[in-house]
Amino acid sequence: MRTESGKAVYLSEYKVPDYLIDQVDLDFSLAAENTLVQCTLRMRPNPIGRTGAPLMLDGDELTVVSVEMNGQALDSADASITPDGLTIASPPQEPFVLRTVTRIDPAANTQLSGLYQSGAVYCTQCEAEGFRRITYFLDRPDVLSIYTTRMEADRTLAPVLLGNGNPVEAGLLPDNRHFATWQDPHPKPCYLFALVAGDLAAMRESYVTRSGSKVDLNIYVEKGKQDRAAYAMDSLIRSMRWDEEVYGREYDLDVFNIVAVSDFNMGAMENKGLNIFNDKYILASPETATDTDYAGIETVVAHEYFHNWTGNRITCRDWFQLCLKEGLTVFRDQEFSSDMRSRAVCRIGDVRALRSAQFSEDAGPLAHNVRPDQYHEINNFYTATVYQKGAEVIRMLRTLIGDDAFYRGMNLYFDRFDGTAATVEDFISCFEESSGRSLAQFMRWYNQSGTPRVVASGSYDQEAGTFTLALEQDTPPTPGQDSKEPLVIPVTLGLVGENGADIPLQTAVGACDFGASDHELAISALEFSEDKRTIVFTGVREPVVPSLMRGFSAPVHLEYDYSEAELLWLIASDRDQFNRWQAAQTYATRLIIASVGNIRANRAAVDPAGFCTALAPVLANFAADMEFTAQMLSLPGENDIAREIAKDVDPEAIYQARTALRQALGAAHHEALRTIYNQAAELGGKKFDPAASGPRALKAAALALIAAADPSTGSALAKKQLANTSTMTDKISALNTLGLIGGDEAERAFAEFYTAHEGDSLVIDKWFSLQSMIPDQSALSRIRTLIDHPAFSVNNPNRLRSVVASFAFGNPRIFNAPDGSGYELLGDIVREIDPRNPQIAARLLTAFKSWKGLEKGRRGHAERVLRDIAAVKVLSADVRDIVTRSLA
Ligand code: B3K
Ligand code: ZN
Repeated sequence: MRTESGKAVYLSEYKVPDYLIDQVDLDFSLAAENTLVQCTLRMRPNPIGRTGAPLMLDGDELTVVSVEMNGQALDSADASITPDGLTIASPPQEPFVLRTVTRIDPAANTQLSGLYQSGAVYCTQCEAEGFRRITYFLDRPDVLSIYTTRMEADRTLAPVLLGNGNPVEAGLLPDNRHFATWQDPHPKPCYLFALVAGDLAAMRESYVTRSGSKVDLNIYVEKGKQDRAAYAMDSLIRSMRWDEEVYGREYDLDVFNIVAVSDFNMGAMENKGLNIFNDKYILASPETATDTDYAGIETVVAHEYFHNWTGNRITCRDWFQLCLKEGLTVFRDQEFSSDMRSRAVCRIGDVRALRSAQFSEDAGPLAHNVRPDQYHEINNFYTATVYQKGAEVIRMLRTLIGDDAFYRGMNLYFDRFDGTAATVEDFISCFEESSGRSLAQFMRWYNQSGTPRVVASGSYDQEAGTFTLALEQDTPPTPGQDSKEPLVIPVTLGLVGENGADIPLQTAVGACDFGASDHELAISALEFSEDKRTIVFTGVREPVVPSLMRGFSAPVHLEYDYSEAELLWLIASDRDQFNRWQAAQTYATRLIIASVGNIRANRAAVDPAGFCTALAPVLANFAADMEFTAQMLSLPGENDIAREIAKDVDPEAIYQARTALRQALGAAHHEALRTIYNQAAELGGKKFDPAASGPRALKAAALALIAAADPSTGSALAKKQLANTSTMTDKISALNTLGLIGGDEAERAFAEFYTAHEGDSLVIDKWFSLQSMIPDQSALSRIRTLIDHPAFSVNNPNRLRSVVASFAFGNPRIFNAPDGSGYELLGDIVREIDPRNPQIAARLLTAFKSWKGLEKGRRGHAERVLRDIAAVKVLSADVRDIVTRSLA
């Protein structure tokens, strides 16, 4: 394990590499505990590097066998060789060949970084700094090389041998071994290197690119599960077509391979021509995967495929530029999914995710820029800020300069930087050129952290026929950034008139359109780039309700003092579906927060009747868009409420207040919900069909509300649903409902579900996860029992996520138990896992990211647990970094 070095890396200290590696020839002799790696590097001094500088290759836990420079063995007089690095004080100042032979132990690699085994399958994960765990190298993204990979392995254990690029040679060897050689013609950094060897089965297809090249597509999975790769294959083909149509980008190799493995630290990895996936994002059948799983597969397959251009063909100069590939690729995958599905529902889902993961990160001790300027452990910066806020920054860019300049800028970027390692400045310069405007202030979105707060107010002057909109922005201080500059905030907006339609927007200067948030329309937005701005709309002949930040036009926290009647109006009539949903969320949030205050002060509950009435037309019109209606019926989560309250947060009071509102909503609309449940159930069918996912989502939302208000009816419906369905979506919504009601019925249902799906890990993960999120008093002992369950393993990231992450991120009432027992449980687990898998341990520890906003008692417990972790002498660099920043 790499323990803390205490040394920070700074963006401002970037230096070009002193040496370059033109060609890499790798030869792997694979064996579980003893893999031999022969690596030949054709190197030369970098003409723009420091002449005569020492050559310092990175390593991590490597066992060296031999090192040769230009055919001559090097010994300790010429080179310093440790498990963690190889330094040659005076390398040749002309091209040279460095050959190293190292030994590694894939079977013992529990970090799942470098070359490891998932079951019996050899696979790799090199981003960010895993390649140095395979061989000595200049492990940095700006060293681009051409790779040839030869590998040999036992024919029985590993009949399939895969590398980056195209296959060039294969053959038999003595002792039941065989080999394959792969060549990748595209220069790439070592983090995109990959190798897979194992006994796998494939689903195969082929694809013809727009210009007529044929590509073999293969998705390799555990034997017997090929059929479950069909949706991933379909998603891949649609992604390839979409990138040609929307961005003009074609695939560039003869084969595209995807391999699904069951032990993987994150979702997937975009290695050139050989994507490696967590099998959760490949395997699906209606009987084993929910509609949400299907959507996740589509997104992740597209995301990794899109990296081929945004990440691989053009990579990052250094890890500070991570958002250059990640934010942009998330933006691309979000747009792809929106084109494939309901745009409004996708947007709501993306914004929910952004607020829950990124706004909370930005509001706490782990806040950082979209482009950070320093790090101790880069793996801790694969965050919601880099990914999701990074995507919002691209979306704002498109809104501000318009579609035309945006796509011309993208083409410039592809033309100019193909085959290079670029920076955010390189990227933005293309849009300055395509739009003809300065984006200097826009760059602040990359270099300033924190969620801006936009306070808006409006006033209508009937006599003058004007509506005056006043905007103010400020960004609260974040660690290391006390004062903030104003940002360029695109505000799309409309003024909703008395008949529910937008009135035409005009100002004294002339007509304007700030309202188009639909992708198909020309996008234009009011640009708000100062601390304050007032805009007077003229020709306003009737009272209007402003609909602001349509489609969530900027990642800001918007405040506007809407009356209840105004919120009702937006819920019923706004033409922007996102803002209809937002108005309902705003209304619910307000009610829940008021109730939290009352609960804490022992006052009477807040009357929810107005809110319940507001949703009546939505329910009446449910058939128009069932998936959207399901979103309208889903209240903001407990963590969302906590984030709004921000200080002195009492998670128990939030749980009580939110539960009461769910009950009230379910009771107020009992009849309508029953009707909706029955009708959606008809349409949702018993078979899988993507078009039926809307009715299924609505059915689940209706069931949850019915059960909240009337557990016995809810329980009866859920039991019937469980007995009659064959889709996993319906099973999970029924099981979830029963789990929340609790009691013997729930116990029985969980037991039966387990028996029905025993051995199917991805399905059992759902069983783990649902139980870990039940917020009842026996939750902690249940979670401890789950951890002891034979199907659980601390070595498998999916199991850890399904139990521990579900509990820490998805069960706020219990994680924040007032006696600190939830924090202690997480602390124990983090300490236990850290020596085996630091990346996962650090990721779980970020569940403490909002601890500073808690009420005093819980805050004390959280701090104590964090301090206990900090006191552990030997921690990984990953956990040390998170715990130190959390406590700072
Ligand atoms: N680029 C990878 C993430 C690598 C994470 C390293 N700790 C997956 C992705 O974003 O597509
Ligand atoms: Zn990515």
